[in-house]
Amino acid sequence: MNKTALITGIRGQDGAYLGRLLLEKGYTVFGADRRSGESGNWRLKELGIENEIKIIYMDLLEFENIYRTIERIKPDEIYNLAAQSFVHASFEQPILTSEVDAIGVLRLLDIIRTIKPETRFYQASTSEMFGKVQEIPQTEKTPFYPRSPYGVAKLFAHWMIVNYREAYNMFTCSGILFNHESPLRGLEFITRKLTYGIARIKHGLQDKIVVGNLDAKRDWGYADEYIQGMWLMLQQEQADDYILATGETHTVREFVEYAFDSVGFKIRWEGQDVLTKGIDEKTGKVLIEVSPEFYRPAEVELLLGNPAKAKERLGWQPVVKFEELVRMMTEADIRRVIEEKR
Ligand code: NAP
Ligand code: G4F
Repeated sequence: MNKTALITGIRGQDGAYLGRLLLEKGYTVFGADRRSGESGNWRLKELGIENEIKIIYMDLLEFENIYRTIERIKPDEIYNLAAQSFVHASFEQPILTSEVDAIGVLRLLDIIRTIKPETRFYQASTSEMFGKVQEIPQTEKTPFYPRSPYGVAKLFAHWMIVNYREAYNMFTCSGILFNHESPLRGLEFITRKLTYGIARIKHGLQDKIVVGNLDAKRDWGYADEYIQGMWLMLQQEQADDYILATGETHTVREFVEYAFDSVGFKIRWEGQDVLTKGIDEKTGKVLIEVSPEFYRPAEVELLLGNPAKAKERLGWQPVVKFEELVRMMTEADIRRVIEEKR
């Protein structure tokens, strides 16, 4: 039977890829959009699915709005991807972040409990919940220690997922996803900031990129693979929580080096901390600078996930490696910059 899914955050990176996957699987896909304007449609357009998704206006801040929407479409599956997802911004907007990322999830859960408790629910949890990591690598059993208002808000939502599963026997899953990137990643995140900036430098449109902490380590995977894991979680007999990660970690500095290398620049480093400079070996020009503006009040220094449970129970395994991911993103941005110059 044709299933109906509701994806919140449809205009985001993961929403767009998941929308495409569910359409391919024959779902009727409703995409919840908080009405932030036409320009936010670029991802759905790039994937050629902007006319296939049934867009509805829904903001996680507004209870009645969510209630009416769920009552009307009564989805079989809900994928809650909507969030204020930028960690840095959560230090400036901790209350908004908590309203959306914590209480917003509770609004959804409680409405489903009332209207259609058999709905299968995926919550976009995050490796940020591990924060100051208590164990390396991190597994589903590693204690949490969030280091940002974003991480704290997501942890509240994570425990609500567990609680609604245990208290009401609802099919609620928490996908604890480590960083996943793609050519559809937002420009505020370090990977796209770098690949887009590098493409502009390559084409003479920009001189340098100014960044923050180069020594933070992340377990970076490819978003289009991670959304398959989300879908698999909701197809199991039992609801459960799973880590999706690659099991490999790299510094931001390594990302810089690989990304520049993929378009023909060799980076030589000089200086330390905020005085660090990434210099083009050939011309001596400074291509990377560091500014305290991009540092966080509390940093997550290292993330490294162990995806063994997802592999064993879901048959999920990431294929795209770090180098391929970096190259894919840089090449996509080079193509975009060439288009922009036309
Ligand atoms: P994203 O690109 O930032 O997308 C988030 C979406 O949420 C955007 O479309 C945004 O709408 C929407 N949104 C924000 N506030 C909202 C509100 N009040 N009501 C309704 N919608 C709202 O994020 P992503 O990278 O696709 O990530 C998807 C989810 O996974 C997020 O919950 C994120 O926190 C979580 N996550 C991401 C990663 C990762 O590495 N990508 C890892 C772990 C967890 P606009 O388009 O209007 O701004
Ligand atoms: O790309 P980021 O902003 O991603 P972050 O903070 O790891 O969060 C992302 O992944 C989480 C999963 O672990 C998601 F839950 C969350 O929604 C989001 O998708 O920063 C990555 C690292 C940080 O250590 C940051 O301090 O890069 C460092 N960094 C250094 N310079 C920078 C910059 N980050 C950004 N955004 N911009 C910089 O200039």
